[in-house]
Amino acid sequence: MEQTFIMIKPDGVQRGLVGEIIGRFEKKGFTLKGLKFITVDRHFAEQHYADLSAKPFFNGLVEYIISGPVTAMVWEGKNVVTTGRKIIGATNPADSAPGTIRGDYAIDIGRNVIHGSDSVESAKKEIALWFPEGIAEWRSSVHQWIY
Ligand code: 3AN
Repeated sequence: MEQTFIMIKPDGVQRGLVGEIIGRFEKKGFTLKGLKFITVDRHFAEQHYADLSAKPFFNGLVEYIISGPVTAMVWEGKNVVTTGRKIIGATNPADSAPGTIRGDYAIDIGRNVIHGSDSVESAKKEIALWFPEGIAEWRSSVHQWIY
């Protein structure tokens, strides 16, 4: 089953949006498979955003991500990468539709509340980076009961 990496950034945590965001993914029907609340260091943030290292906003982005605790999660379900990106909304909150998380809760691109993997391949890389210890298995009897 497809998995994605979702991170509520420091501004989302500080504004008390953790419960709201988890609720949106849960109510859609996706399964929460991993969750941790951590503050990452500069080296770790640079690894997470390695693909953006040439961008002019890279240093500011790293400063922002290490400025406080984030909520790192693994969510699972059919097409969760693409659908998760739809739930999150466009990168720039000026373009994200109302009803999406960024459309409803963000204004600035530099404070856009949440990150979601942009492909199945990046999801695998990001989950391995953020959850090197692995994630808990659900008991099969629980899954059978839900579906
Ligand atoms: P997304 O998070 O929607 O996948 P990316 O991967 O293009 O978007 O950008 C990663 C993060 O970099 C964004 N979430 C945003 O916080 C930041 N970012 C992107 N573009 C800009 C920009 N022009 N100025 C400041 N920060 C930016």
